[in-house]
Amino acid sequence: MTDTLTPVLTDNWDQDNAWTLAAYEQRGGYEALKQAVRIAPDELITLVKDAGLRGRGGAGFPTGMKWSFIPQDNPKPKYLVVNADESEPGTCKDIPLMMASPHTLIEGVIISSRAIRAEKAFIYVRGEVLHVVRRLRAAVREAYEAGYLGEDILGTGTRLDIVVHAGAGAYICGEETALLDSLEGRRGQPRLRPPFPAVAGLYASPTVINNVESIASVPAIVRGGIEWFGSMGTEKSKGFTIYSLSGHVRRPGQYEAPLGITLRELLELGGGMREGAELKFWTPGGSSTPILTAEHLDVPLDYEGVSAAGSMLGTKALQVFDQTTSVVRAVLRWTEFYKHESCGKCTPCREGTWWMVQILRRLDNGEGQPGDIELLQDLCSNILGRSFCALGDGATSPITSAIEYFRDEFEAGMNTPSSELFPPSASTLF
Ligand code: L3W
Ligand code: SF4
Repeated sequence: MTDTLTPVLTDNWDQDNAWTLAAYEQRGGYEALKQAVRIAPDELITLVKDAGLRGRGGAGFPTGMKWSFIPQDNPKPKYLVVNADESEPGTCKDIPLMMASPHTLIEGVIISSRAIRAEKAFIYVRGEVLHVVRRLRAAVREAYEAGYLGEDILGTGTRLDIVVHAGAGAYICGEETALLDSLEGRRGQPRLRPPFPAVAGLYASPTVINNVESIASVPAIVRGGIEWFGSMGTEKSKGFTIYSLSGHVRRPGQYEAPLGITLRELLELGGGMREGAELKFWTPGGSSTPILTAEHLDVPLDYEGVSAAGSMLGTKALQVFDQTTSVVRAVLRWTEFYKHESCGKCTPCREGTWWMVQILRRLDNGEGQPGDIELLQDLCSNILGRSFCALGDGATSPITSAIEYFRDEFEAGMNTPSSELFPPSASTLF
């Protein structure tokens, strides 16, 4: 099955000192930039649009289309902001990418900034990962010294400065407008959209915000071209991507493969379920996406396929759980996370996540009360679509889907603790 792998972004991860400029250049690094400086900005936008690259941070929004929303007749400066606030539970692709090959991202930032005519770019990194901040800053310094950044990029007269900014460690700052508030020095809370950042973003100027993996894919598209990119993936979800595979599998990790492969294929790449384990449930895109079950093993992991199965591809964080896992306990853990990370701006999410934790704790302890399941569903339906941002909506996904597939386990929580039904052991994940 290894021929399913399409190493592009991960191709150099095993190379000695892959994070250095010398190692990156040795494998053709910055050749795409040398090509891109000869391509007009509008043509770069068309290239990425025609390639069909879709945002890899969760929403799958077409990247080139987002770039084309930047109003070029607006006299304000344009900004590129990279969302490197990777925090979605189970998602572990951007941080390894930045650690292994920071120059792939930096080259992508330089080309993408040229496309939207930005002269300043920011990489907003999750606050807890200072080792990533240090690595990126060192790589940015190398890029300046080599003439890839600064006032006269490769002698073309165009300029770009990159600022690597460390957040303070809040999940909500991965929401693009909260990220902008945080970058501007305020408490990170989402802003009302519209206006979308493309029109009024950082410092109220036109701003493109893209995920790390999306921007890092751009040099490969410039080098390989539209046909090559489209030769992988599906008609509407083109190209390769990095899947984060974790949980009860033999070899968890990052697997770079085409969009549209199935969990069954991914599990083969990961050595299958661990010994004695049977697939019970899984998340396609972190905990903000509805869970799926063994009956969904052959669902294509692309935006359309996963949606048709009733979930979302999201960040492509496949967390796989076996029969030893209590669904109620797993959902409780995730809901505790959302309660903790709720920014408090809107009532449905701030209050609702608190109440959902109380009810789930009762059920987990075997002390559920009659009507608790219906109360949970009612709370979810009052949060979904009524919250200010996607965090509230996401918090409801694991609960409603878990009740749909495993209602009996929630019913058992009326009198039996999860720990009795699913005794914790060394291999239990929750
Ligand atoms: C201009 C319009 N721009 C949309 C832009 C918008 C944004 C992008 C996608 O949520 C998902 C969420 C999480 N004019 C526009 C426009 N845009 N219409 O397109 O926007 P949207 O609203 O579809 O999604 P979003 O708000 O970006 C992202 C899910 O990802 N998720 C969580 C990920 C968490 C992380 C993390 O850990 N940092 O990545 C997981 O599934 O639930 O559904 O740029 O401006 N008319
Ligand atoms: Fe804040 Fe939650 Fe409301 Fe989003 S949904 S604005 S995280 S309180």
